Amino acid sequence: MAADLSPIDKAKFAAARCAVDLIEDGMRVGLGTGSTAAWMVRCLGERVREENLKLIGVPTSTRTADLARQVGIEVVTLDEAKWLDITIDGADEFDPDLNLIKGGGGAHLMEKIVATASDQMVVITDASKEVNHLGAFPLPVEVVPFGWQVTRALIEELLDSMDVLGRQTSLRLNGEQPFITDEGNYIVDLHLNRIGNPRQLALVLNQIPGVVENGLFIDICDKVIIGGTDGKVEIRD
Ligand code: ABF
Repeated sequence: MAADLSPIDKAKFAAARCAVDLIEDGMRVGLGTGSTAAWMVRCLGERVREENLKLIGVPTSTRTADLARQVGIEVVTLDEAKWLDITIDGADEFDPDLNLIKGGGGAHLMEKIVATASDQMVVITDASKEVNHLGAFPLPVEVVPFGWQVTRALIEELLDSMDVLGRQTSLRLNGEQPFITDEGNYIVDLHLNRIGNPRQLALVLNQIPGVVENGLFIDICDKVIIGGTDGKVEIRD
């Protein structure tokens, strides 16, 4: 599977392969979204087929659900699974405390619900996502379409009192139309450059009516597996 991959895909594949080794027969597994998570789903599908593993997967997006079914993983809803043994997902940034920014793929709401309902969350990534301070990657905030411009204005007002470097916001687009999440919402991206207190920001953002969920994952991730372009992995936990 790893033959003829670009260096970045080699790194993603290495992290994904290593994470899939943590999965045991009978487990209930949260399946992340994004290109790194897609490698994990393919690798897990291979194990399911070759080792006849009996496990169930809870996908964090319709994209992941489609891929999981294609590769032979039994897909159920989170409510059917009730609780998960492990979730494996990608990230946009991780810091030394293993706090994350997620949602560049627009799926952070379902990703956060699934990761929180798991005994263990493992992030798979390449080295480019490692930062000392979160915030260079725009922070996604999912908002309900009703009154979204008011919600955005309230977010901007809130940012004035926050320890952040940048305060620009933008509505995520799909062509000329708003990007619509799997749950039918919009995403406002916050261009903050550096977030001084991610824990506080994560809490106060969610207090604004109209905000559904932000992409800061605080104290949720247990382990980060960093794949190298040489195929080696490094683990942080
Ligand atoms: C998901 O996919 C997201 O939370 C994150 O935005 C993105 C990472 O994508 P990739 O693995 O393609 O860099 O995990």
